Order: sequence, then structure tokens, then C-alpha cells
Amino acid sequence: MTGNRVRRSRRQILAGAGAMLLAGLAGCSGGDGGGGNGNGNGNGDGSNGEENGDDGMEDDRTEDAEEINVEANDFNPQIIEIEPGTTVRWEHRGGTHTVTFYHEDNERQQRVPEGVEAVDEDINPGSEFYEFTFEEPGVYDYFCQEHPEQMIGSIIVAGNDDPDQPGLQEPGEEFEPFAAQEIRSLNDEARNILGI
Ligand SMILES: [Cu+2]
Repeated sequence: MTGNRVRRSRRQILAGAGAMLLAGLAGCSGGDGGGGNGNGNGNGDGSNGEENGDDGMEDDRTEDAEEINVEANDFNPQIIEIEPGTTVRWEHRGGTHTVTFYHEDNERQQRVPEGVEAVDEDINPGSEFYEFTFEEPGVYDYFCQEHPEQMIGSIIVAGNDDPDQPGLQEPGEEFEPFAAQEIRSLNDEARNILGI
């Protein structure tokens, strides 16, 4: 029901750098380096940082994730439809941003299915990507805390065409006019995609 979090701690990054250095040294001695094809797909239970620290050339990114570029100042593509169980990766392409679900726990109108955790993650040069695996069908609207007027996106997890679900509601009164307009236009696109 909830997604898996992947955080890159400073420690993991340092461990990765150390492993690369070691791999480089091993290369000099003529060994084939063995193993380490890095199947660690970064989509585990959050404890993977320890295990895959020694595969050097790989990182924590899930191989077959759907990628959304976090640019200045867009989520690109802005709206995608995916099957349940798909991992989405938001990838830093410039600027300082967040990926933040419209969620009561983030003190915003709930615009993701009930029972889903409240994602609020930095996407910036020190925290270059974030992955979330979507299990619960429905419409998920999210935004960037740094650019709440411009940066709004939507993920549609197939299998929920309830027109009254949270992610298809009219924007609440707290939305500024431009953001409200974006939400309405995303609602229209989502209904189109869902055929409702
Ligand atoms: Cu932003």
C-alpha cells in the first residue's frame, strides 16, 4: 500500500566513493573485478545502502523506473499513467526543488488516495533523485514546495476510475489562482486518460 523510500545519505555516498576507489585499485592489479553486476535496484526496504555499497559502478536507481525530470521549473512529463507496482523516479535536472504530495500530513488538501503516506522529498544537487513505488490505484497530485505556483504534476495509477476520489476534486480555496488553474487542467487530463 505504501511505497518504498530511497534516501541517499551522506554516508552512503561516501561509501560509494570509497568502493569506486577500491574498484579502481583492483583494476590496476589486473583482476577482473568479479561479481558486482549490481542488480541492487535501489527499490528495496531502505536497508540496501549497506549491501550494495561494494558494487562501485552502480547506484541506487531502479533500472526500469519511469523517470520524471525535475527541471527549472517543470516536472517533465507533467502527467503520466502507470500500472500498480511501478516505481517512479524524479531525477534532478537543475535548480532546487521538492517532490511533495498534496496530503493532509503536508498541510495541504488531500489529493492522493486515502491511506497513502505523505511524501515530501528534496530534489537538488545534494539529493539528486527520489523513487516511490505506486501500489494503490488512483490519481496522485504533487507539487514543489519551492515553486508551488509553477511546479505541479500528476501520476495516474491505473485501476481507479472513481470520479470522486481525492485527486480529482476541485482545488481547495487555499490554492492561488494559477495553481488552481493547473489543478483543473490536470483533472481534465486525468479524466480523459481514465475515460470518465
Ligand atoms: Cu521547484
